[in-house]
Amino acid sequence: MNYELMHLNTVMASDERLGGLSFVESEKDIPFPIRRIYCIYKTEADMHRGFHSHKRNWQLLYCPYGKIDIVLDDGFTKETVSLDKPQKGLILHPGLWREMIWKKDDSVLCVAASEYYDAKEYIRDYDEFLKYVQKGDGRTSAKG
Ligand code: T46
Repeated sequence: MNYELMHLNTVMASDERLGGLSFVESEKDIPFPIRRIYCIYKTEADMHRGFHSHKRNWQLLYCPYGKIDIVLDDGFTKETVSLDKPQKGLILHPGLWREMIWKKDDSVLCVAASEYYDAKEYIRDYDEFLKYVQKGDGRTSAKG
């Protein structure tokens, strides 16, 4: 399936300061230029979002606080990736149907995307998605 897990660069405080700091650099750590970032917050366990795919958009997803399951479907198989640590990143290629399931209250989902927002590059109908991938249009194309 067209995704990769990655480890976000992380600096843990080793002195009297508390906290961790994770960072990502566009086109060095992830294989696309970042044109947009967004995050989803004020959440509750058992919340479900997503239910769509992208035609062009590459994305990095990470969860700096809490736990979120990402259910991925390439039109042939399904896999679930748990974002359960702030250092864990998930790179999604275009052409993957996704559902996000919040497993803990207040979990935060952060996303860095290769494209500006364009409602027309979403596929929000599952039957349309299946036709799209089954005729080969969902194959990963050039990045950003
Ligand atoms: C994705 C998952 C992980 C905008 O106007 N600009 C934006 O950049 C985004 C991301 C959304 N919106 C609007 C479009 C909708 O009216 O915000 C509303 C909620 O978006 P949506 O229902 O697509 O949200 P999710 O959580 O289902 O999906 C989002 C991203 O849209 C999507 O690209 O992969 O997070």
